[in-house]
Amino acid sequence: MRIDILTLFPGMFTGPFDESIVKRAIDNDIVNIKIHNLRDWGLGKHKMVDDYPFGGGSGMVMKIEPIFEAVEAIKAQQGSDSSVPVILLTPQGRVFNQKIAFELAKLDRLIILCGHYEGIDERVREHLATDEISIGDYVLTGGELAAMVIIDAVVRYLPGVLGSEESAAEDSHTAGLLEYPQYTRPPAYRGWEVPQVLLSGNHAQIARWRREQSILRTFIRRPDLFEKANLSPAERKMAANRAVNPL
Ligand code: 6GU
Repeated sequence: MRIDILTLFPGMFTGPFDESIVKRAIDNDIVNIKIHNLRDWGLGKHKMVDDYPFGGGSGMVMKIEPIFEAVEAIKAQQGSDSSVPVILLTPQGRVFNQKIAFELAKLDRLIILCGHYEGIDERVREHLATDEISIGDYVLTGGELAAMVIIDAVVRYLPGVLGSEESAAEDSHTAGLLEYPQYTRPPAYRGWEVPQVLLSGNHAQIARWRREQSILRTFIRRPDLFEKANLSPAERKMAANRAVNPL
């Protein structure tokens, strides 16, 4: 997968892509992330990228020409047609989630525009962006951190990035449930013991316990997810009973 990021602050991206799993995915040529400085397409001697809003008001607005020209130049690299998805990152977009990460991971190219809160010329939304995404209901100074969040979540889904196939299939949210609690050695620390069932070696019993914990945890912490989850009537009843009567 190739991901192009268009930003006014390319320096913000050093760090998150130079460590851990995303770095390994880049080193293994599973993903190619290119960061472009929008200012390279800025207008005139001062490489202007923003301007005063028509109609007045505070703050600056990102200009249309540098963005269009940058995106056209980026699309032309690798000889791509105009069908490359262009995602504008803005607090006004649809709210990012695991399902969107999964969908984006199927693409072979993606262009991400990092918007800034003061605004971006509306014609970019209308005539260039194919999608608008937000990472949650709060305001960031710009789309850069959102781009890093989205790319991290997408890269995990690319084939060959995670160790075993189950790792992505079993994590919180993939199945619509939160993940069950995990433990490792020692079996007791300061008197706090690991649940006996996990030490039993009975794999059927362990699987049942984990499923129950997942359901229970989702019921208690995220009733919104519990509502939508694919659960049997017995599982729903178990959660309601156990939450009132914890064992
Ligand atoms: Cl994508 N951009 C900005 N500026 N703020 C945000 C956001 C994006 N998502 C949540 N808040």
